Amino acid sequence: MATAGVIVGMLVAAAAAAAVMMVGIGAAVDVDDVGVHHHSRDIGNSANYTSTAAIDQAKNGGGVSYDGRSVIINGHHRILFSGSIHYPRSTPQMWPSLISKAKEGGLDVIQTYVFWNLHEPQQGQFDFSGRADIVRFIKEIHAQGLYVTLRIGPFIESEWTYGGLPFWLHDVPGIVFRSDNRPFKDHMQKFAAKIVSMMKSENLYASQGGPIILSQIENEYQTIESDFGDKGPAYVRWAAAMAVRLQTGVPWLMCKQEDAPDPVINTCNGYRCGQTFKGPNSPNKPSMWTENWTSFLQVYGNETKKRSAQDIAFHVALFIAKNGSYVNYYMYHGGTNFGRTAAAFVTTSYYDQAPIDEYGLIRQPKWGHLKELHATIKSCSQTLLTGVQQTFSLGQHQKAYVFQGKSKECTAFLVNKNRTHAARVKFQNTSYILPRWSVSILPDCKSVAFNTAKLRVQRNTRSMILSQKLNSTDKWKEYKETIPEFDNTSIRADTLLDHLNMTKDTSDYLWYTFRSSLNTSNARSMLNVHSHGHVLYAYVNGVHQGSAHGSHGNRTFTLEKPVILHKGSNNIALLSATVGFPDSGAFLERKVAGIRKVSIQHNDFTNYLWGYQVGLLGEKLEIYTDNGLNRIQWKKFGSSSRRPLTWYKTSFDAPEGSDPVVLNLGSMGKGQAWVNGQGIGRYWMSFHTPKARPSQTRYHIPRSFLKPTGNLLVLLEEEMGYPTGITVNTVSITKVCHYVSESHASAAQISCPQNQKISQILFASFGTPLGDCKSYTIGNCHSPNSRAIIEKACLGREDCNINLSKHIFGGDPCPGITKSLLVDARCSRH
Ligand SMILES: *[C@@H]1O[C@H](CO)[C@@H](O)[C@H](O)[C@H]1NC(C)=O
Ligand SMILES: *[C@@H]1O[C@H](CO)[C@@H](O)[C@H](O)[C@H]1NC(C)=O
Ligand SMILES: *[C@@H]1O[C@H](CO)[C@@H](O)[C@H](O)[C@H]1NC(C)=O
Ligand SMILES: *[C@@H]1O[C@H](CO)[C@@H](O)[C@H](O)[C@H]1NC(C)=O
Ligand SMILES: *[C@@H]1O[C@H](CO)[C@@H](O)[C@H](O)[C@H]1NC(C)=O
Ligand SMILES: *[C@@H]1O[C@H](CO)[C@@H](O)[C@H](O)[C@H]1NC(C)=O
Ligand SMILES: *[C@@H]1O[C@H](CO)[C@@H](O)[C@H](O)[C@H]1NC(C)=O
Ligand SMILES: *[C@@H]1O[C@H](CO)[C@@H](O)[C@H](O)[C@H]1NC(C)=O
Ligand SMILES: *[C@@H]1O[C@H](CO)[C@@H](O)[C@H](O)[C@H]1NC(C)=O
Ligand SMILES: *[C@@H]1O[C@H](CO)[C@@H](O)[C@H](O)[C@H]1NC(C)=O
Ligand SMILES: *[C@@H]1O[C@H](CO)[C@@H](O)[C@H](O)[C@H]1NC(C)=O
Ligand SMILES: CC(=O)N[C@H]1CO[C@H](CO)[C@@H](O)[C@@H]1O
Repeated sequence: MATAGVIVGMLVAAAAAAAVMMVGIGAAVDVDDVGVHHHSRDIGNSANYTSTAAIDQAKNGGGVSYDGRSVIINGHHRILFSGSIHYPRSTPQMWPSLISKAKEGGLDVIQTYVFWNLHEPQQGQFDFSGRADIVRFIKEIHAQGLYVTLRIGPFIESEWTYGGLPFWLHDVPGIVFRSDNRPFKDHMQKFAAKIVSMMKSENLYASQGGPIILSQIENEYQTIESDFGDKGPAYVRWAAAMAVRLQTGVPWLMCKQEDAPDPVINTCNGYRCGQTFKGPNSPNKPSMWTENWTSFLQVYGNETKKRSAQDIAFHVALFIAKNGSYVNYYMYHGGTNFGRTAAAFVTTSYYDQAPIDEYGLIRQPKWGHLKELHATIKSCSQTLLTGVQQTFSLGQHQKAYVFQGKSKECTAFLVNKNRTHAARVKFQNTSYILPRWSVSILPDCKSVAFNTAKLRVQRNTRSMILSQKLNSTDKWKEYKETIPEFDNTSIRADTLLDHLNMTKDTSDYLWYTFRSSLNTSNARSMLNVHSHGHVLYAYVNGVHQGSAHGSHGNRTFTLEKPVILHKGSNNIALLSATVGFPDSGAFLERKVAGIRKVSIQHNDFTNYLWGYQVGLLGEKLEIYTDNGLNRIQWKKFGSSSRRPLTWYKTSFDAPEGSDPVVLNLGSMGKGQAWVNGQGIGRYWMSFHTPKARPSQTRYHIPRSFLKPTGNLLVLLEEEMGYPTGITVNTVSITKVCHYVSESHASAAQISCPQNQKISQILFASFGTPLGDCKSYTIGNCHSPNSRAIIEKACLGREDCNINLSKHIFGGDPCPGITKSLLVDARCSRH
């Protein structure tokens, strides 16, 4: 165990911090205590750092620049906490509350992508309304006093269909996406310029007094750069120069791009930037983490992956200890992939495990633990930003990162990287115990204000409350989708065509049909269909024969099924379905899906006369909308035998109150659902995880989609699900539990969500309770009046504080032993 030496308190304007890089602004910003060397570099031949407009803006005080230490806003170095919230993954009605919860959680910045294919679904036809109203979203953030990082991309990946690129790009002659390719570059520049000029015309850049402090061009390009040979690096240089030429007056970022050309800042994405990031590619650029995943993307067939609050906090603290100055949580609120916007095999629910859950509820302890981390770091940010850093070994896997300012102010991060054991270390003559795999933050180099492994905040329990069962068969109607016949198809080709290029992402479905004549009667033949994804349903003469599907990891699959053909002409209809378009990899424009090879009893039909139908009839007629509803004849539910590919409709009343609403679709198979004409997403219950359960059973219906009564619910069921098993539920926090030890905190705080009160104390023990908030019991040491004391202090209140003091509990139940308090309480409305 090493003892940290005494730090010499002298200010060395570190070489790294010495140069201030100005972006788009021609005036140097004065930075306290740091030697400012005005310093500009060429990027290609195209950089223009001396726009007179930008100089005027800088004079007005709205400048954003950066140096080796951090982003500089209005002349001040800043440590910034940022969180991703994507505007189309929630509703404008939800935005104000999401943003205020982010602000309360200690964020300074909201980061969002710009979703090109949402805004320009057809070339030249733009949509910036409703969930696509990006200006309204940014203005709401501004109104609440937060900044914005705008990730224009325009390739964004983001588990969004086609990575955000509009499919019409695919049909531009000679195009190669994301390469040094004239057609792609022209379209990319046109869109980026349109967004930038839209932001400028609304005065949304910080240089204009607006909230946007940073912009991003491209996205994690380095992962595919080498696939493009020389055209990769050329494209990176072009993209950076093109972006800088757009003159936003704020810096540009490229994430996961070690060769990002000056002045564009390269940033880190990933789980563990505190450990893995090699750092900025120039001493003049700050160390920034643009995607610190708060959980993981969820695909059908996989279990939910979780990431603990402690693990996120560890990596964020370590990143800041290593001079990091910008951290973004991906996602801070994930939300919902409404309609058909999810990428291939991605679930409708997006990053529900984030600090704010899919429905907009605060997820504890994640949200609160990170809030405490932010507050601790903010309390010493001046020392971190202006101090000189030194590091000391405190042991084999223990290290101190110490920042010392001019007037002896001092902040330390004590890191223990031993995953299994706590460590006792000596730092500046004082002994500290560092829990395993944790960082202790000492804002004054003396007392521990925060340790990443010690949760001091309560845990919330989220419950689904049944509001209505849609179990009455009388209230359901059904419509069986027509199985097309070859003779009725209008699109013909003498080969198998690519699914993606046929539907162009206007529908999940493509019918492949052909006619096979048989001279003998009723022969049993083997149908063999090889597909490049994602799902297949086979019909012979209108009768369903079987189905098969791929997965996120392997989209290709083969369906093999014995079928009976009758004498004469047989109609073979194969329904191919995609579950979102691919969103990643080089040469996205070359990706394919759909049927590749078909044979019946070894007769190859691959190059044969095929008839195609794009989409389903019900989709074409929009029978899920009030207007389209009556374009077909709905039948009584169960009036004929059940079969796959059936539409169902019913209506329901909105649950009372304002809690978020979900449908439990656990009784269904696979398909899509609409409420009042709005697509609430794809569902896929029949694709089980390794633990034999669906990946997602609950589907969010934003309150703004609902009216008080008579809401139209339409489902397209591809399999044999039972709509009468569907239930309407509300989601709320019904229980809160706090478990704190004297050694971590001096008080416990129990807090119900807004408008809810503590209605029952389910358990309380001051002493040495055993277990945790999920399962607990009284230990050897217990104050018998624990429950009575807590009930008196908390019942009927929205929140309450209980000091961990023997006086409160009328004496010490076990002197000399460290005690804890565990309180589990129910929250209710009224
Ligand atoms: C830079 O911008 C200024 C003002 O917009 C313009 O007058 C000048 O021509 C530009 N210089 C270059 C090299 O593009
Ligand atoms: C899904 O699960 C498989 C098998 O466990 C795993 O290999 C794959 O990485 C997972 N995919 C995602 C996107 O989580
Ligand atoms: C942090 O920055 C200082 C000053 O530039 C530098 O000496 C030190 O090596 C950096 N620390 C790490 C961990 O990169
Ligand atoms: C963690 O600490 C324990 C106890 O000091 C030690 O035995 C163990 O080797 C350490 N782990 C590692 C990975 O060094
Ligand atoms: C630590 O202890 C040593 C010797 O006991 C002493 O010389 C030194 O000044 C102390 N340092 C601090 C920071 O208290
Ligand atoms: C529907 O559910 C309710 C509540 O569980 C039950 O009382 C009723 O009998 C059910 N109706 C049908 C038709 O199953
Ligand atoms: C196909 O077309 C024929 C003749 O127009 C019609 O009688 C038949 O109902 C159609 N079949 C389907 C499945 O649409
Ligand atoms: C895609 O479809 C278009 C017609 O929409 C066609 O012109 C083009 O050749 C197709 N491209 C490929 C690669 O199949
Ligand atoms: C069925 O008979 C017709 C006429 O005899 C012939 O052209 C055709 O190839 C035969 N089809 C098969 C599948 O044997
Ligand atoms: C994907 O699945 C197909 C068939 O289901 C199999 O033939 C192929 O080897 C698999 N590919 C990979 C990469 O696992
Ligand atoms: C808890 O302690 C704080 C400060 O020590 C004190 O202000 C507060 O009144 C105490 N609360 C209770 C319920 O005793
Ligand atoms: C879980 C996961 O996908 N982690 C990725 C994080 O980023 C690193 C570096 O880019 C990848 O190698 C990991 O696979």
